Amino acid sequence: MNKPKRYLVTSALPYANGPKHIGHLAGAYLPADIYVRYLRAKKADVVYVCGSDEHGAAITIQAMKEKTTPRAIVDKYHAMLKSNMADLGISFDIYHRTSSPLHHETAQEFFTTLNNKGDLNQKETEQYYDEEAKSFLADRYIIGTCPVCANNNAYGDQCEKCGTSLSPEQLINPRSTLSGHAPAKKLTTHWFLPLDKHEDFLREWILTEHKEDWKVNVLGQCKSWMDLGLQPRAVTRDLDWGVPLPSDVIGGEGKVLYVWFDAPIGYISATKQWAIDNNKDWKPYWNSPDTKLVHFIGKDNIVFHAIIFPVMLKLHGFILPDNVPSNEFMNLEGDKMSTSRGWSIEMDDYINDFVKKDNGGAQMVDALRYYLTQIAPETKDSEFTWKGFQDAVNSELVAIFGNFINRTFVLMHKLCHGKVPPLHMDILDAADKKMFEDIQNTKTSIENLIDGYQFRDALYEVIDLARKGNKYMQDKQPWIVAKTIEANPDAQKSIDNCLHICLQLSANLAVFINPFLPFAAKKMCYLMKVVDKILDWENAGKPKLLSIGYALRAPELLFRKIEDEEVKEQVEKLKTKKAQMENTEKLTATTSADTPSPEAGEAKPAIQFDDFAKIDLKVGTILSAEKIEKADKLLKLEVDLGVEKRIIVSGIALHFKAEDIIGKQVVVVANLAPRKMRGIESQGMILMAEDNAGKLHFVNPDTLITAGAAVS
Ligand code: B3M
Ligand code: ZN
Repeated sequence: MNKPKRYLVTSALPYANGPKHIGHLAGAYLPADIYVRYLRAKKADVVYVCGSDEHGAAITIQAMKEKTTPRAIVDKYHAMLKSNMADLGISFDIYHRTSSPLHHETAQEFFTTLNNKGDLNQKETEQYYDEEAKSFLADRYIIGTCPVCANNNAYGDQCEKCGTSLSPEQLINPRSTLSGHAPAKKLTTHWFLPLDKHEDFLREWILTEHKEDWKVNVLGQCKSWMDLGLQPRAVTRDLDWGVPLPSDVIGGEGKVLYVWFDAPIGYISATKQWAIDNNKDWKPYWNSPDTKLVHFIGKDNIVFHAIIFPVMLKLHGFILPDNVPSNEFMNLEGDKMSTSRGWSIEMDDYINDFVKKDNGGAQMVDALRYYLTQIAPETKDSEFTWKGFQDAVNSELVAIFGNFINRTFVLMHKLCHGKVPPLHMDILDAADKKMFEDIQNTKTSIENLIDGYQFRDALYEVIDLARKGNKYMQDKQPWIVAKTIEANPDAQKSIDNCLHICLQLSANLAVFINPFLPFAAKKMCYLMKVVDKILDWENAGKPKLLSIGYALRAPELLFRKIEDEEVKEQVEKLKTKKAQMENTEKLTATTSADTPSPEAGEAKPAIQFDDFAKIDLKVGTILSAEKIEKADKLLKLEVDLGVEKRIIVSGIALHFKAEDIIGKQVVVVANLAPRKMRGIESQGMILMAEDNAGKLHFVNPDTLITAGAAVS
């Protein structure tokens, strides 16, 4: 679009159903915050809105888990999320909530407008119903056995154990989470948004108009959705938690808006609340074609923001998003990040462990922001490791950026009386000029990269400039030149020039780093004794930000190192948390495709020898093992049974690394009927023993014996 007059930037509204992890932070909040801080530095008219998503099954299910009300849940977690985000420097102009009356009103008005224009259709459908609880069941309220991994507690929309997305119909033995009984089907009427009618518009708008400026992952997902054929989507639900349908809608009693209908409207209600609080008009931000609307999201939210919400916006007559920058996922220490499985670093935990712990809290916010941006999953999934965090902080932030600023200040105090030295044009050399050019070029690169939502590369440019600063200083060696002052009349001039340039570079680095690491930028202003206004982007690239003769403060370190001990502690903590979670949730990885492993010590009914003799048990040797894509608990094993080799899919991936079990002997149930798991035929089952901590162990002969030996 042409130069926009104003910007409205949004980050996905997190569900207020629990703490959120740093993967969320890296996905939808940190990049938006960098973008917005940059726009603010450019003096753009920008409003950055977000808030808690307080409806939907995510909330009511958490309330059941915590044995409390949905209201208590959203109050608790809204407060937590709001303060977590603020602590991590996410600078929303407003952090609103969808349970607010203003949001309910706004969402109802939206529904009414579309409904009155005839943009929604009413349709009767069959839905799962719990006779005992007298309640229709949202997908999340139905659990049953996963057809893929045999997890007994898979939800109607997804199996959290193997990650497969499901529909309630696919569950084996479905049961209601409300009463525990098998649900019945019952007719109900809902309102539908006929997405199929808008396919032409969507194709033109997304695949033609935005084919150059939207990320490939976003375009790809949209295209595959459309290629599968867009279907009418229900926008109402039979629930009692959510935005009720407007009271004048006939047949709307007892129904609420579907959470994905009301949640994105939350961006609008948040803007309205911001306008009320600041005495502004909200309308131009949503009505005016010279507003640039940008939604920052994670990849699981793409269709809602790129397909469904735009159709709603168009029908209502609002502007459409100019871009929907979406990130892929951030994994953690070799596994998918997941709060429910205990494999995550919650924002709240990071804040407690690092930010609130010592007086360098702000530094540690920037340290996290640095690493998360450096490994941002902008084009593909990425991985957070504590070791990687330590390396990034110690060898880049501390050793390159912090070191440059520190050396500059130390030397300026030592060799230039603590003041900004003059620049002597008569001895200006090529290296000096090159440094000024580099500053200028860095500015242009950062602008282009941020405009293209490439924050990772933009941050790299900043660090690279600091690296060049170090090199420049190293080449100039003012501390050596200082020793020649007696003999060399130009020595002081040369020292002056070097430190003058390093100081102007420092000031520029403060401007450049500000959107990414705002606390470091502020501290740099303090050291340079300048007001924060120097961080305005109009100063970026300028060669004379600091005045000659101006006295600056004594150096103070910008960042501290991360110690090995801290890394170790965090890795341990992660493992303990996961083990605890698995224990409480009894998420035992079952090795069989259809039976869960019994509780420790639990006795089974007696059987006759004949029954036992039917089972063909053999000793096998594991020849190879590999992880199965998108099934984090499964390993595909090739097992030698002497006369033959078998492929066996086993749910042990969380307990063993593939490479560690090659050559191990195991006991195989050799005559178990083959069963397909994740598209792979599993030809047998491996016996495992589970200890009290929920850890699995192989059952095997006490010495190496020939593969294929019978066990009886
Ligand atoms: N709360 C889903 C999520 O957290 C949802 C986003 C709403 S954005 C309008 O992934
Ligand atoms: Zn599953």
